[in-house]
Amino acid sequence: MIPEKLAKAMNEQIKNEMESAYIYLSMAAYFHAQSLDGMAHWMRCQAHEETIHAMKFMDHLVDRNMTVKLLDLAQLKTQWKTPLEAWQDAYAHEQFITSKINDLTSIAREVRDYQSEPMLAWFTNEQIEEEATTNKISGEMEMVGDSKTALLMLDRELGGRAFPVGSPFDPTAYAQAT
Ligand code: OFO
Repeated sequence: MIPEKLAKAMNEQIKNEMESAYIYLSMAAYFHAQSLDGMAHWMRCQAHEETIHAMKFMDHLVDRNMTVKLLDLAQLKTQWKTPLEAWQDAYAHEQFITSKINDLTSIAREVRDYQSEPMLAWFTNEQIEEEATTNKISGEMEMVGDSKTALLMLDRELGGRAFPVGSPFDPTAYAQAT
């Protein structure tokens, strides 16, 4: 069992991670509409990762004999003024998620649930990478400025991100599976 205060916060974190997936899918839709298919591909890969994060929390609760209760997802943002603004939002969102992981770690220590610490440490490390990546791309987008050539080059580069094998967010994978 997990102390109720921590279990409730972890249950809410499942929602936060699923919202992350949905936010990044919304950004993918926006980038597709801007003909930035490489950036859309990157966001679809990211949405896949976020669902894995949600499953990590779900499985931790299940393994500890707790009942998971899925919560409503928040209303989505679907439009951005510029591609740069979308990337800046992605970075801000990762900073928000980091604050949530920090809160969970504090609660785990407060209620002395040491069994949750290894998993939360994994997320703490993961957030360093998530913030660094989105911050780096935001910075590169600022350097791109008004250059369409530079924008297309960055779009191509981001389109090279690899999907996990068989990901349902990968159009080539689900085309083979159906
Ligand atoms: Fe982007 O790390 Fe989970 O939410």
